Amino acid sequence: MAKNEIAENSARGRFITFEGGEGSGKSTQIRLLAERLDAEKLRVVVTREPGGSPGAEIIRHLVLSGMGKLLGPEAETMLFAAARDDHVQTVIAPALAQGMWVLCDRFADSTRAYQGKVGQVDTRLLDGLERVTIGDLKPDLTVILDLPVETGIMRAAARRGADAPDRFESEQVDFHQKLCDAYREIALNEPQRCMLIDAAGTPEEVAEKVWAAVQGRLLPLHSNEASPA
Ligand code: Z5A
Repeated sequence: MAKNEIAENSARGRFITFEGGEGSGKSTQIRLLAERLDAEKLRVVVTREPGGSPGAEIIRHLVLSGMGKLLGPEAETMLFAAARDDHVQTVIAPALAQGMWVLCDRFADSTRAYQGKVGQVDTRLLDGLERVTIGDLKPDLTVILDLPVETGIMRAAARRGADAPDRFESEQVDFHQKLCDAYREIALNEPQRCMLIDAAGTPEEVAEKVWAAVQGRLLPLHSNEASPA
């Protein structure tokens, strides 16, 4: 089934993406949400970008090593897009077509924020790449975890320990602040799809807010579809 047909198929699963700056707690919240959806007897696929499919994981290695940066901002953007194309075609679209709930750690908003808003890559290139890689397959809900930049950097550094920072972790505070602002702007511009959530509390407190967003926006719709008219 083509990507756009899956987007229009009402029996498809639900697609939730998590976005936010470094160390904002996306992986932690995805794990907690997956447990709750599992308890609701929903079939869940947890995945991530860049990566999530064998081909895209090879590209992940390339970009996080800093190789992509050496090629320049446009080429690096195209690497993220190539990874997304493979991921959508081989993992996300098939899972949605089978009625699964797909929870994805980062997606197209990361390109909009990192390469677009912060990296100044031309919006026309981003639009074109989105058309090819995702078509109409937009997330049903995007959770944007909002956290003071210093807190995120501290959390990520604590988790990393003695390991070297990757290509994005080594950017300066100013870079991360621009990113945070970019995500707030995305949330403001697309309130129907995006939910900005204060991520400063404990993992459990943040998980309650995420769950409330999922219940409020997606679960009623899902149970209506599941029960006969
Ligand atoms: N990128 C891009 O430029 N363009 C694109 O199109 C895409 C991506 C798709 C991928 O990095 C990089 O690629 C990313 C953007 C760029 N760069 N950065 N930075 P990644 O996948 O390696 O990492 P990440 O996506 O940035 O996530 P992360 O740093 O791994 O963090 P996280 O998933 O948001 O957080 P976490 O792992 O759940 O939590 C971090 C630590 O904090 C950990 O020790 C937790 O136990 C702790 N934690 C979590 N929640 C809490 C709370 N509530 N309180 C206290 N401590 C907490």
